[in-house]
Amino acid sequence: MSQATAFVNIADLRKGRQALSEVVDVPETGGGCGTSGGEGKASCGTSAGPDDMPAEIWNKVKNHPCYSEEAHHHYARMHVAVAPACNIQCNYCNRKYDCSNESRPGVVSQKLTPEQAVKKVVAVASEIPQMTVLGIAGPGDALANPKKTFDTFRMLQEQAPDIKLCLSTNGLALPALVDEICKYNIDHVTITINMVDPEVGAKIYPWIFWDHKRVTGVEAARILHENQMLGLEMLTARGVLTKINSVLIPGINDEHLIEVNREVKKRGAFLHNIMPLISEAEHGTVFGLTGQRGPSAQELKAVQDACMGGANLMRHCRQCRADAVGLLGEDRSEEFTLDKIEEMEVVYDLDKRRSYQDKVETERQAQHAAKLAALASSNTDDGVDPGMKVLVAVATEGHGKVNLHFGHATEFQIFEVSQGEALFVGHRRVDLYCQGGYGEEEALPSVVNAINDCHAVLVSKIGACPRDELSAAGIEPVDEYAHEFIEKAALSWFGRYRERIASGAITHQPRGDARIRQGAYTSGAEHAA
Ligand code: CLF
Ligand code: SF4
Repeated sequence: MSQATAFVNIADLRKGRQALSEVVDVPETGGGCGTSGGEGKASCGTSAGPDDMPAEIWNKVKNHPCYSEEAHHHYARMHVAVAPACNIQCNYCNRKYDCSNESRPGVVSQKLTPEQAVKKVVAVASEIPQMTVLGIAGPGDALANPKKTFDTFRMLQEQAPDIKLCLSTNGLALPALVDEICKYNIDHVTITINMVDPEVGAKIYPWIFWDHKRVTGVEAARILHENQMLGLEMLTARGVLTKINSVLIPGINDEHLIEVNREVKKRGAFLHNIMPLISEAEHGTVFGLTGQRGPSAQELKAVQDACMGGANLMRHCRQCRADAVGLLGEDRSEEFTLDKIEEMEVVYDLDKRRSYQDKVETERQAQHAAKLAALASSNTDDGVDPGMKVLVAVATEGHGKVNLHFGHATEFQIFEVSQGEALFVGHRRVDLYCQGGYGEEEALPSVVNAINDCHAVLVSKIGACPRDELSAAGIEPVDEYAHEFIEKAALSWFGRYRERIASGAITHQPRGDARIRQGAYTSGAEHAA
C-alpha cells in the first residue's frame, strides 16, 4: 500500500513560530537553555554562544558537535558499537541493521567488546585531536546492554578522562539506570521520543519487552511513554543535558511532534532533533514493506519551523552510523577498523590534544566574529521586501568556510538567509558528482532534486557543465566567496541578490520542494568508491 497523500499541512505549519503558540499553550520556562532560545532566535543547537546560557551549560556543550551547531564545524565525535541487543521493536527498524533511532537505516556496524572499543577510542583520539565526544548509539539500544555500555564508559574514563561521554536510548530502561548514568558522569543523553500519545505510539511500536515478557499494542506504547517521560524528568533533575530525537513519519506523528516538542520542553529537554523517516522496501522494515514514505525536505522544515519557540531545535543531525568516526557529515570509520588499529602506534598525549583544541577555538572565534560583522552590515533599506527569505546550499569540508568543490560534495549545508540573519536549517546528502576526475552526468539530477528549494549554491569551484545545468534549473552557482566564512558569504550573496532585484536586473521567483535522499548511505569512503 502506497501512501501518496501528504499528511503534513505545510500551509498551516508554515505559519512558523506562530504555529506552536496557536496549537498549544507553551510554558514560559523550560530546562537547559530552553529559556534562551527565544522568539525568532536561532536555537541552542544552532548557534547559541557563551552569552546565551549559564557557564556550566556552555562548558558542557561548547565542544560537543551535536549539542552545538557551531561546534560541529570544528569538533568530531565517535561511536563504538558495543550494544547489540534491543528491548523494543520500532516499525522503521530491521534488527539486521543498526538502531535507526540514532543511525541511518540499512547500515551495519562492526560490533566491538568494551575492551576493543576503548582501544579504538584511544587510537582515534591520538589521531584526531579534535575528537571530543564518545557516544554509544547501538547497534541496538545502549541501555538494553547496560553492562557493555557502562564497562566501556568506566574503562574509557580511566584512560582518556578529557573525552565527554554520551549515550542514546529508546528510554524504556532509562529510569532504572539514571543513577548509573550519573555515576559515570555521562553528561549527555539522547532519548528517542516519537509520541506522547500511546494511540499514536501503537502505530510505531508493535511490541516492547518489559518485565520478562512481550507486551503489545497501546499498552506497550503506554509503558514506553511513561518510562520516557519519567527518565527525562529524572535526568533533568540531576542536571544531565538531554536531547530528544523524533522520527517524523508522515501521516502518523507529523503534527503530533509539535505536542511532543511542548511536552519535552516542559520536562527540561535541552534540544529536540526532528529527523526524517528514511524508509525503503530493501531495508525490510514494516514501514518499508507497507510503503510508508518519509517526508520531503520542505515537509520536514515546516514541522521544525512550527516548533520554533518551543524546545530548542537541532537541525544539523547526520543520522550517524553506530560506529561513526569524525566530524558530522564525514565518516572516517574505515580508517579505524580493528586490524588497522593493531598496526597503529598509539600515543595518547593530553597536552597535544589540548593545544590543538586551543587552535580550534581561535579559528572558531574568528568565524563567530566574521559572522557578527556580516550580520551587522547586512541591514539596508534597498526597497526590496524586508521580510524576504531564501535558502542557499553551501559546499563545505568544515572550519565554517565555503571550501569545497561542487563535484566533491556528498552533502550540502542549507542556510535560510534574510536581512540580518543566516540561519543553518539543515543539510542534504547527494550523490558525488565528480567520479575519478570526471563529472558524473547521471548524478546531477539527484543533486538538483536535493537542493531544488534553494536559490543559490555556494562552492569553492564548479565546472562549466554543472554550472549550466544548475542555472537552467534556476539555482545560481556561486564561486566568488571561496574560502570565506559561510554566514559572511551567504549574507554577501544575499545583499547582491537584493541589489539585482532592486535594479530590475532579475525578478525574485519562489522555489519548489526538495527531496531527502532515501536509501542507505554507509560512509564517505564507500560512497566515493
Ligand atoms: Fe553520538 Fe548522538 Fe551523542 Fe552525538 S550522534 S550519541 S548525541 S555523540 Fe549527533 Fe549523529 Fe545526529 Fe546522533 S549527528 S545521529 S544527534
Ligand atoms: Fe531498532 Fe533502535 Fe528501535 Fe531498537 S530502539 S527497534 S534498535 S530503532
